[in-house]
Amino acid sequence: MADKLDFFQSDIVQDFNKDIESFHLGPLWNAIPDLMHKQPTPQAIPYLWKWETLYTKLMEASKIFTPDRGGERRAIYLQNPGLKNREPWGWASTTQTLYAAVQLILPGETAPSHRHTQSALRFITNGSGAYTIVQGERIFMEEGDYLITPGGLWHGHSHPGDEPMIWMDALDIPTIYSIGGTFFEAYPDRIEQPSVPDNFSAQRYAGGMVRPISDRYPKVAPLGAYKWSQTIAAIEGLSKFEPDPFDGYAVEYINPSNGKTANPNMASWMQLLPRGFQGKAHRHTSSTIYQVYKGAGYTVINGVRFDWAKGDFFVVPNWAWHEHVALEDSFLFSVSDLPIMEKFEVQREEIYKEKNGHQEIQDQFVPLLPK
Ligand code: 1HN
Repeated sequence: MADKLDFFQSDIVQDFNKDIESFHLGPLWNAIPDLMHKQPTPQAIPYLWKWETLYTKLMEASKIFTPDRGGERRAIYLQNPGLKNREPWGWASTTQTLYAAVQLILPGETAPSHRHTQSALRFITNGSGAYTIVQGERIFMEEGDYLITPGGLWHGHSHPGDEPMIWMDALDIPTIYSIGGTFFEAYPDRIEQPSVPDNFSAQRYAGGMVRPISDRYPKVAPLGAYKWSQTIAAIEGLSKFEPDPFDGYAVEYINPSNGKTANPNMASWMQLLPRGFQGKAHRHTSSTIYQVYKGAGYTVINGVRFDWAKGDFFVVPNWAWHEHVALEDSFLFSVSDLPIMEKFEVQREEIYKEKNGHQEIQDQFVPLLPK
């Protein structure tokens, strides 16, 4: 071993390494330990953002930034402290693959229509009355609804209602950025005009378990909005039986014309953890962003207890052990990069075998102070 180290540090090797670098060449014998790990070593860290902070900052932002003034959306995104100043970004995303934000729109405001190669989704947490217009369909949003805008579709928002609305946005921005696939285009007018009836797709799919005859063959986004009333009905049916040992009563939003996940690169679930639920621990290659829709509880991530309540966001990075505990009946909305991991064939899961499947709690989460 010592011989090997001595060899790598010898002048002859060091000089050679330097020499080839000036020709824009690199020595693999130096790089391998940094590139190849036995298992994932996530740069993103487990983290939690309290709703109170997000809400307060959005309200402050509404005094400073208006879509009319800035021309864009009023969204504040979650910066994972482990990803700050990550080269070559200069900005931190929420996980290595995904971006998440909270967006506030006030009555009378519009957010201009545009399209991009990144896929987007929305989960509505506060208020009603605003609509998003996706490819000419005005989709009116209500609490608990899940909406999708897969890459390439025109979308903008407008608020003819009378109360502030807040929702979560998630996009696959870091993934598309890192593979060099970013395209963005503004709509020629500020906001697209309707070309089909309002709430068209949700009405066409109101049956929930059957598809219109013309959707026999797959479409990108046959259904633009997944209404809370249907999601909760599905969970109630499921909850009469045994819960999943890790995730309780969880349903995934799917594309009803092809059975795949609703958004091509991001999977989303709504899950009910009944009061007293004590999930078992596992870890997987995919990373997950959670928002607590209702309830309270905690998640143990790599031995640290993260207490959560309504509105809070938390991140379980890739390959982190995690288990959920519900102190009240709780609904968690989540977004994960599972489809990305599956496309690259790197999805793996491991079940925590020690101590009856539960981690020892060694610490409690506290927010990091700015440096
Ligand atoms: C976007 O289109 C939305 O449509 C939200 O509301 C956040 C962040 C980056 C790029 C596009 C939206 C976004 C975004």
